[in-house]
Amino acid sequence: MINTDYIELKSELTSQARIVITAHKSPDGDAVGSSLGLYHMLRFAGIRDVRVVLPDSVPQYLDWMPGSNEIITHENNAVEAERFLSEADVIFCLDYSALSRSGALKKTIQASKATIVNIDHHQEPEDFANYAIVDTQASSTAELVYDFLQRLDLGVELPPSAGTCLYTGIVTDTGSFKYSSTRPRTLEIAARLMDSGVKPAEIYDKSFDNNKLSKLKLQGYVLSEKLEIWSDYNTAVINLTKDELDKFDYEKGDTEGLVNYGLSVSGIVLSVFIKQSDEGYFKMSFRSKGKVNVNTIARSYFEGGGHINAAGGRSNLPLEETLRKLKNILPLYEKELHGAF
Ligand SMILES: [Mn+2]
Repeated sequence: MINTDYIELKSELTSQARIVITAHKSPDGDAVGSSLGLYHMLRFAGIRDVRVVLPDSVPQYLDWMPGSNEIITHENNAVEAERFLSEADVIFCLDYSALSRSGALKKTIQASKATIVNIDHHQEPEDFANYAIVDTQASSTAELVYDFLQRLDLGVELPPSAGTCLYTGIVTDTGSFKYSSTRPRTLEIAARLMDSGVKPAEIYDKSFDNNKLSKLKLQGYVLSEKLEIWSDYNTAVINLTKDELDKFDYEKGDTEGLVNYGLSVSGIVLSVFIKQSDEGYFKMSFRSKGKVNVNTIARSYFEGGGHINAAGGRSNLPLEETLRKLKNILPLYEKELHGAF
């Protein structure tokens, strides 16, 4: 049963409440930013027992964020992660629309008696929460967390630590305010966050101009050797095997954003990035422009989903078969691929 009564929810957020904030596996800037933003604000408002518990580690390009060293991950500390979740009074589920996206946390969240609050902007949300603050038009979960905190009115101003984290969530999920999900409210919130002391240039520098050399060299390799254009379908495809990743000392986060290069080629409206996982299957990222709906493609054919213009999925087939499957699907979307706008 979904409840949107903020007063009732506020009454559960007492200074004694045990609160756990979770986000999706392979956390991105919005997952970490919205979690830590909420974390700093609740702490600042006098709630002592607040933890951020994630399924796996924060990628290196985000580990500068205030509070990131206080995050508990199931990957590194399963016992603590599960204990905090099972003892919690309130569990926030941020930036995911299905419990399966919480990875190793799923079972404990399901078994918990806590009040579940889902704040999210992904398409086709599942009904698993007591409170669902869901807006699929929002640029980011961080944007929704900002508005949620305004409405909740905890009696204190947002501290700069919280503002910095929320701004990072917005700036990373909007591609620095360039994706079509950027709406007037997004920019209004960014402006309010600047008023509260957030420094955008510093955030940009720490998040984006902070690359390892091996990551840049991997990008160079992808651009010169691996970016394929399927011009019949205005589609760009990049694939990377585990062997290739190993050659460039791959660490989590190193391929972040590669999919966007495909979309930056003139005339391309669909970009697909296929990367072999440690376990051997292929992870897929989809980005598109205009009417090309990658949420549908990922959901119908690749066990995933997401947003209209950004989605993720997977394939258990070998690489060649995965590519063939993709190539066979594209004719079904011919109209959109040739008339995205
Ligand atoms: Mn997000």
